[in-house]
Amino acid sequence: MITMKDIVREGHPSLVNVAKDVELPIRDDDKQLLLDMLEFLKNSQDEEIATKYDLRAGVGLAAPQLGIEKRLIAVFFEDADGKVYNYGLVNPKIVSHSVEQSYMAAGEGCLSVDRPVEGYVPRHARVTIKATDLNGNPVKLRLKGYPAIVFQHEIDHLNGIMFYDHINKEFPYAVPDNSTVIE
Ligand code: SB7
Ligand code: NI
Repeated sequence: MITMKDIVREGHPSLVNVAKDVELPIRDDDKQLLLDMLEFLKNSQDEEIATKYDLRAGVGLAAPQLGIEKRLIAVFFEDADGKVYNYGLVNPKIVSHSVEQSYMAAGEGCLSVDRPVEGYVPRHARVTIKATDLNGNPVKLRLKGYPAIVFQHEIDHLNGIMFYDHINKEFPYAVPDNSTVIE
């Protein structure tokens, strides 16, 4: 099973490099990696398992956070309406996005960052994402609100971008232009 020991931290090159496209059809080892990443997310949100293995709760994970420079992401969380997002995705791509931005009032964190980072992280308010799922099926997701933020955070990892790269250096709490806040 994946634990915190497997997650690379700031300073590791895979967090700043652009990850490589994954071959399709999906190979068994890439599919198994996505399954392991999803299991980690579920374990990290299970109080008993998380305590036992000292896991930090996460709603998403990207392969570069394991030192693996492949375009693979996993997400597992519930949105405000109780809708569950449970996806292992290959080569996810933002194919369109709103001009309007959004940001989380509480800012963002990252399993690869062992320190609090202050400031608002401007994101696209709405995104359309195309990818291939675990079973090799094409998926097209239209996302807004918190789900849109999570997927953008994960896809950024594939491009060597960290959440704090988006924070206004001089004024970390400057309200992004044309934005709505997510509480
Ligand atoms: C806050 C946290 C996350 C996404 C969006 C807002 C995910 C944190 C876990 N990860 O480091 C995943 O890359
Ligand atoms: Ni992260």
